[in-house]
Amino acid sequence: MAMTIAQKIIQAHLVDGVMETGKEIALRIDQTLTQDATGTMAYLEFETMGIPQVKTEVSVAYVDHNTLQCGFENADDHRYLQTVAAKHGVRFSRPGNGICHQVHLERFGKPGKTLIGSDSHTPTGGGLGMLAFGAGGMDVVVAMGGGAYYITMPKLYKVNLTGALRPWVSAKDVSLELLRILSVKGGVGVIVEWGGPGAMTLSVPERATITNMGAELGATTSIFPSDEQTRKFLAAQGREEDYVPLASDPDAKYDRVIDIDLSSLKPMIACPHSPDNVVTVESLRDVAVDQVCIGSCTNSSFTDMLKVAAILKGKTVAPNVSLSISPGSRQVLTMLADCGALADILASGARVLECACGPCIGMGFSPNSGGVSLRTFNRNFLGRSGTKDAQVYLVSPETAAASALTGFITDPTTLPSMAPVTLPEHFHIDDSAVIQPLPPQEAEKAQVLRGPNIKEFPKSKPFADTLEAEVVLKVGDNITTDHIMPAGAKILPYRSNIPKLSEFCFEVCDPQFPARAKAAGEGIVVGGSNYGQGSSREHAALVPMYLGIRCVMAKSFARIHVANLINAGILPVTFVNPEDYDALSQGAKLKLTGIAKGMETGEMTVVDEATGRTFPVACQLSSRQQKILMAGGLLNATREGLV
Ligand code: MIC
Ligand code: SF4
Repeated sequence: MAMTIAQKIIQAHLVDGVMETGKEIALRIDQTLTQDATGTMAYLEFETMGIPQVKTEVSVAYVDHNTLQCGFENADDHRYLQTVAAKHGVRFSRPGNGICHQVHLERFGKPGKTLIGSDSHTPTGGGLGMLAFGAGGMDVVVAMGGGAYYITMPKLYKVNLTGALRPWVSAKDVSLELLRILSVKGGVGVIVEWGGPGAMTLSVPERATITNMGAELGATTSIFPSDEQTRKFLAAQGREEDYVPLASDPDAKYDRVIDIDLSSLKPMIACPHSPDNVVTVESLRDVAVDQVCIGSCTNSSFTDMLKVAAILKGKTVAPNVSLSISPGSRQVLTMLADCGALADILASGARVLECACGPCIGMGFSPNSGGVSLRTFNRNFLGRSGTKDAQVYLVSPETAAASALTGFITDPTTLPSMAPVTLPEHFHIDDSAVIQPLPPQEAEKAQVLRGPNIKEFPKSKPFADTLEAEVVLKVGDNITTDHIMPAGAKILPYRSNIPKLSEFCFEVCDPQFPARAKAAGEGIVVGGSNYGQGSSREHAALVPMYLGIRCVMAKSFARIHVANLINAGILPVTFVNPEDYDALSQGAKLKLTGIAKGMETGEMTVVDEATGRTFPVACQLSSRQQKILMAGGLLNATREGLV
């Protein structure tokens, strides 16, 4: 059979199931990554499994999110992560070494391998020809222990690229163009494969920008071929031996082919508050800007930063603009310093932040009240920047730098021409900020250091056959995990303290939610379509579970979030008839009966206790997922030997 790239990697890693769209498949995982904001909880879960050493080829624990240390909490978590990693065979990337996806691409990613990471932008590795998935912490923990990763076999889309990018138009504009075409829901249940003659013109960092933002489409993952560009990148990283070529067969079949002519693209911009709210930059050119942020796992490569430095060189940032630059890794920052580009950036008046996620997740650098912030990041959800009434736009590094100089949204194609920026022949290689794990004999005796902010993992309950609960919240379409469990500098330090974290659950939508959910005892959340889009944070399931949420009833779900709900023991069901969503109000008392049978047949009946009205809901669950839910979550099911 002629196969696509994804099918080839899936087949080579398939441990259970068949590669038929919509069927559950289980994959062997070669590599894992965690970051600190999701990692602390993940390693606490790993410790409960009693497995001394990870069973993957490579597992890395990064610290890149919670790097502001305004109290003891984050520093304690860093020490916990460092000591738990050393004990269990995990490499530890120190704070300051860079953003997990950037560093993983530079130093660990390998074409043809599978990777899962407790971060939704793990598909960045697809830029190197890896099959890389974002997943909840529990799924990553299972993979570290040698277990398989379960997904529903996605549909396969191909984006056929022709032509080449014109000067000032960049990979970010390609991502934004696809978001304009497909929307934030358009990639749900899909692997996006990039190919065609235009793909060959893109370097690995450019490809990684594109696969990174596949997360915003809701895609299961995105991938590029492994070709001469891949070989060149790996050789420049001193790892040419990791190169293997990978391409789809010429007559491979795709469910949909989308054509994009790179030479016809213009600079694009995503308007508040959704990454698919995309228009051309030229259409917004008179909007005044207060803040510009350049960095994040989407656009912080050495070549991105070189372009920015070239635009800023010899000029000064507009007086009304505050510009931040966060290089993606220590490698990027060192090379910028070595070649003098850092001095050009500093001389322009930019504020250079550390190599971390920073403003992308509201870890500092929040915009002023009602401020307009232009960011080279991947998400502009309401409130995510830390300033609820800020207007956040997503752009390319070229558009960001050009706008920082003028003080207005500026189409970079209006700038004079610039010498093309190409990949260096050799990257600066220094892995000293990645601490190797202890040898197994020493690891046995090693102590794991825990701070007082680490609280017990919340306990979930098995399901009975009936559930009677109140609708404690009704929300609309495209609710993100940033709505459900906001992040930011004030809240992120409590990622290992669920009781404290729960005080902020749904804060953006309804600050009274935590108290109401607790008072109700057991509750149901009603949502619209694409419920739970965005991040992989399992806290968006664990915290509602802690607050008594037993079921989420929505029009449709985002992929990683629905897996996290099941792992946390929360029943996800979908409306069969959209009118039933309209008819429900907050405060309604509902009764679900025949839960066990309903999980098998795929349909359950709900009774609205006040009116007696009944309506059907659907739940498409594999037999493994049914067992997990009936046991009250993945940890219970694993402990009981059910999965
Ligand atoms: C994000 O970009 O939303 C995050 C913060 O990186 C999350 C992970 C988290 O919430 O810790 C993600 O993308 O999964
Ligand atoms: Fe970090 Fe932002 Fe990337 Fe998430 S999207 S990993 S917060 S840089």
